[in-house]
Amino acid sequence: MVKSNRILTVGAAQLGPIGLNESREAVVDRLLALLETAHDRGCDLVVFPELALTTFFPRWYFQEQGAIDRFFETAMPGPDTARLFERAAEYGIGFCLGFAELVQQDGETMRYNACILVDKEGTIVGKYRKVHLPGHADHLPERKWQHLEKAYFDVGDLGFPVWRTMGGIMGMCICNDRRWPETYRMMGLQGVEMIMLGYNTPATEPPWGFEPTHLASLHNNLSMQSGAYQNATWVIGVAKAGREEGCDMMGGTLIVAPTGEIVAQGRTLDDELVVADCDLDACNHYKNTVFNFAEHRQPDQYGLITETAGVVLPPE
Ligand code: CDT
Repeated sequence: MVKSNRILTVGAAQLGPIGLNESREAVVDRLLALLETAHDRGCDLVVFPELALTTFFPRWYFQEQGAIDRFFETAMPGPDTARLFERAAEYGIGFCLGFAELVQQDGETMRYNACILVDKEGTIVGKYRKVHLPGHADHLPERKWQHLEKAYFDVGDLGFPVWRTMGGIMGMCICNDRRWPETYRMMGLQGVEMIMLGYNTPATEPPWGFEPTHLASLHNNLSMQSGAYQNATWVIGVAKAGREEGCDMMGGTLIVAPTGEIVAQGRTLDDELVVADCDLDACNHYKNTVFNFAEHRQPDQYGLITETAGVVLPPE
């Protein structure tokens, strides 16, 4: 059967734990195995998690910059990832890949928590750098696990762009970004039809302190389902899951339709491909009715609050 070019068969490629000393080569073998499954299942696009090539290294405090930099990529594709690009192009599958990016900008070394979108021909069509970096910048020795994203990464400087590719309007964000309505709305205002995102979310001891474990899934789903519905877009949320070096990471990989409904969900905490046929035309209904922004948004009435990072209290 010939598929409409507006239906994308998407594989959300959840990863189980990646060991601290697991080689890039071994990890890329795992990505290739998921890609192979995606090929067998007729996928057009595969979405891999945040920092998909390494363990979630911000959970450790490293004093030496060299010990941090070994987790970063200086070229994409690079020596370890070239095989992934080649095989995906051979299969005609596009992909989204999260990784730590080390780059020279205006004579300065910058480090980003980044992801790229690669089209079916193997060309990088888009890059996103994580804007909302959670956790803390200082070593907190009293904590069993650190969350040092604020120390190891610079705030992303590319905004929330979207790209016309693979027959649709595609966008990306990363992990903590998924909790912020602005993330989805910035892309929603550019007509986004599919948002791809990967995450590494500790199931215990989050950076904001204890919360009952059932809330981790609630907040994961709530954020992505409301982001999808309120912006009439598909959302593909892909976890790095399982017990990584003794730290439990939540799974819960999801494919969410523009109605806000979950159409496919991960069942394990391991390498697993979650597949769904995503009709980009399913975005049209809400984009043309309740969330017809041109017709119903009232930006003139939103005032200063949209431009201020913190809370603006009313005068006493
Ligand atoms: N990687 C990442 O951004 N993780 C954060 C921390 C979660 S702690 C529960 C997240 O928002 O998922």
